[in-house]
Formats: sequence, structure tokens, C-alpha cells
Amino acid sequence: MVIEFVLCKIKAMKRLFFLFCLVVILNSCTKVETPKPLLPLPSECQLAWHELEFYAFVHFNMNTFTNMEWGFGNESPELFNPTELDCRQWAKVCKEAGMKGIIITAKHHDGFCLWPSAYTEHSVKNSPWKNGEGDVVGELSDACKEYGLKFGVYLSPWDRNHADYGKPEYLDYFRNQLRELLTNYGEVFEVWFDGANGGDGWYGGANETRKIDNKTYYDWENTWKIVRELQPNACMFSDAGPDIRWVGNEEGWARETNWCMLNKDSVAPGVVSDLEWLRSGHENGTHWLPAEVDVSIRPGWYYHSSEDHQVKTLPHLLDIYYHSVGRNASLLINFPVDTRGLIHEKDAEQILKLAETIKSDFAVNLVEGKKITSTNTRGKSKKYQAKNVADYNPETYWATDDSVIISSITIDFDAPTEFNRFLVQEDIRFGQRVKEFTLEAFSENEWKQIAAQTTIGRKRILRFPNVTASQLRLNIIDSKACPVISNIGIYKAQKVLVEPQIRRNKNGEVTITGFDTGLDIYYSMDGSEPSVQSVKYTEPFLLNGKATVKAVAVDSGTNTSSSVSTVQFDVSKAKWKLMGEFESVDQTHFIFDGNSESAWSINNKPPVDFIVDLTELLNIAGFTYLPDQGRWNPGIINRYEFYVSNDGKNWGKPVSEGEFANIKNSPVLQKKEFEIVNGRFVKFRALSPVNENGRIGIAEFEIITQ
Ligand code: FUL
Repeated sequence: MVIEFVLCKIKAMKRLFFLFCLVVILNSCTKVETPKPLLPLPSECQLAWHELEFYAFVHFNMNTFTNMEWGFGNESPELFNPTELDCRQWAKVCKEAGMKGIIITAKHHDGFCLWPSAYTEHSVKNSPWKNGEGDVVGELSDACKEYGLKFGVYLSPWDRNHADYGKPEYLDYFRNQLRELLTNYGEVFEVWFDGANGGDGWYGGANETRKIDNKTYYDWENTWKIVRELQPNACMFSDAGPDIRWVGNEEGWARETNWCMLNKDSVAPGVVSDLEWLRSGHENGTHWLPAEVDVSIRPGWYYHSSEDHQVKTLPHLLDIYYHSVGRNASLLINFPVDTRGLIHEKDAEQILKLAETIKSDFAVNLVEGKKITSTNTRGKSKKYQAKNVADYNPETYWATDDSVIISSITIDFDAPTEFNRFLVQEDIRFGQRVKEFTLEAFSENEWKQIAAQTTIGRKRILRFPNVTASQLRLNIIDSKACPVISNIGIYKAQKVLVEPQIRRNKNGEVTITGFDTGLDIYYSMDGSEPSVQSVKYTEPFLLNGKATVKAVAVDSGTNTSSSVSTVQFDVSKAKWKLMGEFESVDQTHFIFDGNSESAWSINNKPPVDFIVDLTELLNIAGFTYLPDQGRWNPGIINRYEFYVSNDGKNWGKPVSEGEFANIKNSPVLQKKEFEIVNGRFVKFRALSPVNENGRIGIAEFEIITQ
């Protein structure tokens, strides 16, 4: 009996073991394949770079002390003398702002080196700063280490100082400097190669124009090899990568449709025939070449005290954030470090406001703990289930079967929930795939579409007015291969209470607008700080003379106020008349309409004269020129002369002349001041447009009176 019982037990155990093996075998046979990666794919170094998202540029060099954007190359090292240089202050600001690294202009186009290079005398070693013993690059690299930030270098290929620039010898010099920077300062995360080259320069005293062939002169393939060899983890930036591409503007935006891929061989550093390629990438591009949005927190890249009041404020910075990080690009914000050698207080204040707002906008993820379902799950496997998009694990994702592109993922909140932000990420280890998607919200018993969009990429964030719904659905409409979504977030961001925008049109009508809806606006014109006791703005009003308008936005619900905006208006333009050949050209009113978004331009051969009758004698101390802000063939002027006359016939010599430096890449407001001249007529002569045979135009023109 006992033997029989034992034999039975053994048999049963054998059966069980057999069954177990069968299950294991069956299971391994039906194991669902991971999605096939869609080429091209990011490299390891690019993947790590994508994670950084937001980091800083510092433009600090000779131009800081000469008040220039592009130095000519003949500046004396004696001029470089910061009084309180403190790279730790830069690092502290960047760290607190949530930025992940700092890239420094070790050498800009004027050739001055922030480190004591062994290959030139044109560097800090011949400056009075620290008696020539200083090294800004070294100090920054140390500060970055201390604050846990990455460290990167900008080394301008164009060198207006070097005698050999344009000859083959210069390439050795450039490469030697690159080696110094990549050997002596620890780990470098990004090397920034600027494509800009304006031609003329000092060049060791030659004072001439030197043209180079951007495609061949720097022998990029071999120059890039130096970086790979010395800093294998560094990504290289240029118009054409090889790792990171320029986004095709310096205003702080990528296109909504933005692919990480680009046909790399169609561009070269400094040679891009269509900026749209950089702004959107190429859907079927040959290389993984993601976009980096570079933008300065002020109009210029370098510090100019005249721009202390033009630091970009929170709404503008928020737009930049959502138009870069929110559109599958990374964000590189520049601080023009000042003559003291510090990030200016005003710049720090605004960047910290941005950081605070981003932090609070994304503090509570409404997806957390909610039911998530999908119309299809790859192989019905748990490994690819919809829930993975909310597990904060970047390794897991939701994917569909290879044959299923059109698919949806639904978040069920259980109860009506209010939100205004939607964040979604593809797992880019599998390539960038999604071409088209929509968002729908379920409220009042029906599904309503709240957005229809194109690409996703590494991160896509949508902003929309508050929506209250019990469910939210992401529909993938089109994709290059089955979608692979790693993360979804839904948020309710607070109302943005920032200083209102004040504008005056040609007739002298002042309009004041708040950034968000539902806010009250109060203003003053007597210099006092506006408050709820001041005049309430209800509609545009007339202002014909010189005056300072101040305004504040108030959220009556929470009883909180924005900071105050201030605009100083000069004399009214109501009676101004355009004279000469454009006198009766219809669209010229755009030049004086106080709206920076409208412009007038023509295709005439320069010189082109804009003559204005101010209709009264005025003490003129300068003028401002806002170039055409349009994205398509804008008529930007880069060389000018400015005349003042009493009769509109005898003009004499120009009272101001020169270039609008870097205006092509940064078409911001240009301000030129001169010794006061009394006159009734002014002539703004455009000597050349930035693009050869390009248009010549003006968005806004004003004079500055005493
Ligand atoms: C441009 C340069 O010419 C500017 O001066 C600045 O350095 C900007 C980041 O790149 O091309």
C-alpha cells in the first residue's frame, strides 16, 4: 500500500512537472516580440543629451566690454576686465532654474580667448583681469562640477583676429584650440560650432574681407573626429550636427511638426538653403539630428546695459518653453553675463519665475492612479499595456500590434476633472514614429475634440483653455510604424498673472492687454504705480504726446496682482508723412502702426530711402528700427545711414551710420543714438539687405527726441 501510494505520488509529480514544462515552452513560443526600431535611431550620446532638455548658454567675452555683438578682432586684451567675475553665481542661478548645464563662449568671432591658450596672445593672459593669471573656462568648469551641472564649450570657427584666417594654417590653430578645451577642463557635454561668418575682419591687421567655403574649409569630418576622440560622450552642435541641429531661428521656437530626423547631407555648418528644414526636420530624414532651440533672455546675445529693461518676461519665456521643450526640441537659454562678470539680477529674476511656473504647472499629474485602457495592446501582453504610460518608468511603454496604427488610449478620471495641459512622449529608442494624433475629452455625454496635431517625438506638450471632462482620449491617427508611447501626463496649470502689454497705434490709440483671459487691468499716466484705485482699462484711449503709461493686471478671484508694465511713448506719429518714392504706397502705414507683427518691404535695389516728414521741428537724439519680424523672406536691413534736415532737400552728412550687427540671426529692435540735431525731416537710408538681392523692409520706425 505504502509503495503504491509513493509510486502514485511520483507519477502525479511527473505529470505536474511535464505540465509546467509545457506551459514554459508554450509561453516562450508565444512571447511577443518588442517593436522593431524604426531607423534612424539616436546614439547613446544623443539619448543622454535628450534627457537634459533645458540648459544655459553664457555669452561673455570681449564684446561684453566693447558693447558689441560681433567684435572686429582688433580689440585690445586690455579691455577685458570684469570687476566681480563669479562663475559660481552663474552656476547657482542655472541650478536653481532647473537647467542641467552651461555652455560658454570660450572664443567668439572676434577671436579673444577666455582661457590662456598656448597658441595666441589674444586671450585673458594679456588682460588686466587677475593680472593675466585668470582662466574663465577653468573657473566655470569648476563651478559646474560643484553645482552638479554639465559643462559645454562654444568655439567660433570664424576668427576675425587671426592673421591666418582663410588660409589652411588657420585650421591647425583652430584644432589646437579645440584640443586644449577638450583636454584641460574635464568632461564636456556639448561642443557648439557656430556657422556664422560675415566675411570682413581685422585678420592680424589686414583689415579685409575673407570668404571661405563653409563646406570644405574646416574639413569638418576630421575636425569632428577630434571631439569624438577626446570627449566621446560629447554631442556636437551646428547647423548640420553631426549630433544636434540648429532650429533655424534665434527667437525660441520649433515648428509644431518637428522630426528628429534630417537629411544631413543636404546641409553643412553655415550652409542651409532652406531654414524650414531645420525648423521641422525631415520626416524621412537619413540621420537622427534633433533640434536645439537657442535664444537669448535679452534681445542681444551679449550684455548691453541699454537692454536692462528688455529682459524677456515670464509669458514670453513660457511661450519659448512650450514652443521648444513642448515641441520635441531642447532649450538653450542665453544669459548675457554683464561687465561685472555676473548674471544680471533682472535675468536671474525672470528665469527663476519661469522655473517656478514650470514646476507648479507640472506638479500634479492627474493621470496618477486613474484607469487607463487602450483599443489595442501589442500581443495582448502586459509588457506593452496602456498602464505603462503612467508608471514613471522610462523603460516601459504602451505599444500596439505591428499591423495596428490607428489606436486610442483612454484615461478615465472617474469624475469630472479640470485640466489645460497634455504631455506625451514617444520612446525614441524605437525611433520617432507618430505623424498625426488628436485629443478628445468626454463631457456632457459626448466626445469633443480639443486638439488635432502632428508629431510627438521625445516630448510634446499641448496647452489649451481649461477643459472639464471625465475622460480624455489620445487617438493615434497616423504613424510611420506602430506607436510606442512611454509617458502621458495631464495637468491643470494656474492662471498666468503677468504685466499687461501696452501698445500705441499711429493715431495715438493705446491698447492694453493681459496675457490670460478674465483679468482686470488698471493703469496710470502720471508716473504713479497703478493699483485697483487707478483708472480701470475698459477700451483703447487716445494719447498724442510723450508719456509714460503703467499698467497692472488683477485677478479679482484671488485678489492678486501682476507686476507693473511700463512703456515710454515718444512724440506721437499721428501727423507723420512718408515722402519721396513711397509717399502714396498703400501698405507703408505698417511702418508706423505700433504693431511689431506687421511690416512693409520692397524688392528695390539699395540704397533705398525712407523719408519722413515729422511735420514739426524736433530735437532728435536717435531712432529705432524694428526689422520685419516675418518668417518668410523678411526684408532685413543690415547697413544704414541716417540723416536729419530742416527742409527735406538739403541733407548734409549722415548723423549716424553703420551696421546692425547680427541682425540676420537676431532681428530684434535696433536702437541708434547720436548727438541731438534739430530738424523736421529724417531720412533712413538702407544701404544693404541681409540677403543678397533680398527685400528691404521695416516693421516699426520711431525717433527718439530729447
Ligand atoms: C550666432 C552668432 O553670430 C551670435 O553672435 C551668437 O553667438 C549666436 C548664438 O550664434 O550665429
